[in-house]
Amino acid sequence: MADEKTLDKPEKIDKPKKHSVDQASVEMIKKAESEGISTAFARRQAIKPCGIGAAGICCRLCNMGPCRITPKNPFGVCGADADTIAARNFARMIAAGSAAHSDHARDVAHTFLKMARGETADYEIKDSFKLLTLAQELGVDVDDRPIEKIAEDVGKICLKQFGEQEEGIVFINRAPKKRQEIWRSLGVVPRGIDVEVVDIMHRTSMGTDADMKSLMIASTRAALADGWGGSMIASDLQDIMFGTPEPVRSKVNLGVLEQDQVNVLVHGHNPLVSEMVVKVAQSPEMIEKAKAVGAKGINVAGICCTANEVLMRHGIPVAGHFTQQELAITTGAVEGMVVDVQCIMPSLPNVSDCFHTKIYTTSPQAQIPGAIHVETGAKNAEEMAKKIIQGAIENYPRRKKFQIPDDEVDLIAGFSHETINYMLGGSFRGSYRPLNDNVINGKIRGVAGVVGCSLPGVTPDSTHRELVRELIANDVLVIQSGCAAIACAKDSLLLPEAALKYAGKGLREVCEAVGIPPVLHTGACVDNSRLLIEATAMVNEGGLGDDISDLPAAGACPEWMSEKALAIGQYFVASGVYTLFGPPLQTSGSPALEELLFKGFEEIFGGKWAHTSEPAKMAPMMIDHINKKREALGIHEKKERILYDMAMRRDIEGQARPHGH
Ligand code: SF4
Ligand code: MSK
Repeated sequence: MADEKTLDKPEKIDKPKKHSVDQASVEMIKKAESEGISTAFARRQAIKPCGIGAAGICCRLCNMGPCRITPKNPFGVCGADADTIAARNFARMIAAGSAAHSDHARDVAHTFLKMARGETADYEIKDSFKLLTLAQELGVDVDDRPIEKIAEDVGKICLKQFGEQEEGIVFINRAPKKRQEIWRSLGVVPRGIDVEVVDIMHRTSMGTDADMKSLMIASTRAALADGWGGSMIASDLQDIMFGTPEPVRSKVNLGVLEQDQVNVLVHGHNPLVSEMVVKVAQSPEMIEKAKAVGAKGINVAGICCTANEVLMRHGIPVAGHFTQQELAITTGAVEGMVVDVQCIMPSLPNVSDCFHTKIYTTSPQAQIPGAIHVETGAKNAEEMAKKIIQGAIENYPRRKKFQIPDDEVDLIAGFSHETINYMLGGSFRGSYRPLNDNVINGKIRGVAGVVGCSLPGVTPDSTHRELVRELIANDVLVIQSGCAAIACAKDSLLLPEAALKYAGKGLREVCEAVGIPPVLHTGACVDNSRLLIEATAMVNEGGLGDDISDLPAAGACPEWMSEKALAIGQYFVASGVYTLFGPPLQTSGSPALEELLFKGFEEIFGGKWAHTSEPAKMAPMMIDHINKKREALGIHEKKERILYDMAMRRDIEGQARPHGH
């Protein structure tokens, strides 16, 4: 039962089914409620958002306010209007998102350098081919030099991107030439990563930039510094240290917790710690220790993007996404949860106090009252991981009554850019040609990136599932990352069989021929940078225009929660992508700003924001955009969008059966 440390008496949840379409989550929401445990679902129901804040027109940037803009008071004390305030708030959210991804990357780059210099024995070079390719791209001499020296030079160049003040970040050069020209002409090439985040904090401070357009240009620089800077550095260096993802089969949902093993969850974003936890948990020494306390072994599973990181590289099962972090503990079967940074609810120690679960924080930047802080850095990561696993093992005998939902589903992940290139073209002639050809011949209508979070209050997962099923039914190949991928994995969409069940005829044919699912899991949130590389590869392959904005492609974030999602949205838009968000952007208090985001940006960037809170409208909006691009390329055909009802889906399933699936 919950004790006095539980957050104040939780609200009674009205209709748990309304809060999730995922059976395992519903089961745990009910359990939490019956045991008096407060979860995000109950708190979301209890908290009524402030309408002015939700519209983005509450300003608390100085002590003359806070100022809330209303028809009666259209100006803050300083004279700032709704446009200025909404744009400043939006800019600050983008800067925060960019800072989060990029600071993660900085941590990775520091560790990478320590590894290269031999200052830590815990990390090593796993993908030397990727290192050498990156080194050559960065102009590092690779001839007859020790691999560590090459790595050191690469690490130094990556780290330099953060403090660069004038030159511009180097990975911008990866974008199609035309895109680079657009950015240069607009003055949005980031000077360096840190400087663009600081620039936003400065210009949004009281009495500085009041011009909505100028604020949005600066936000674009900060967002591009994330997508083509911080996030890209994180993905590349992590691949070199931990391996570039390849297709891997695993399982997802709370049913991956084992009833007779020590369950350890890794949660957050940065794989520097979780990689060590996985390694230590697999050591014979620790497995023996687990057996000594009566467990059959140690089961590591993941939550959120740390889950995606260790899934992509090791096939570690995924227990759940963002809104399932408290629910995983509510099973009563988790001995330890190790968190690093970002998307970690401060409520976790309160939930764990109702059970025997130990919460371990590991980053000096993400400490939580009530958790056990085991500060972990490049030099002591394996030692700290041992301490954590040991603690979880010792905790196993304290486990009492528990309830693990049955739900677990197979999935295939690991679709990095390199994997897509290889699978489509073969190892000697890796290529996006077959993908482009199938887009041109119309078997594949287009490509959609569906990414982002899981959000309490909008029936988590349902929008993801509805959108993605509809996209693949209309021959749109879907690439996913983050919690969006986990939501769809739970719906069995990340399996080749999903092509037979749900995909349109053209997409199904391609998936069957290549042996891929219609929904490709490309990684964690920082791996949205892989989507930029994949889009660029399509452009470079030829036949689909000469810029990302020419591609029959669209992006979506059906359940955005974090500021990081806005940074991602803005770098997608600025890279030329039509980007649709489900929940409103917190900008509705400024029609002028929304006019710029939803219309004006298209003229500037070739990409724009879009929004609808109605799940049924999302796929049609994206498909309309894709069709428009096909038409502009002259590759359109009669194929209309098909709205698949249940009977038609059953038909497709019926057709699929004779193939023996
Ligand atoms: Fe109010 Fe202006 Fe201060 Fe914002 S900056 S709190 S609008 S006075
Ligand atoms: S973890 S940022 S809830 S995707 Fe990347 Fe999930 Fe969104 Fe966090």
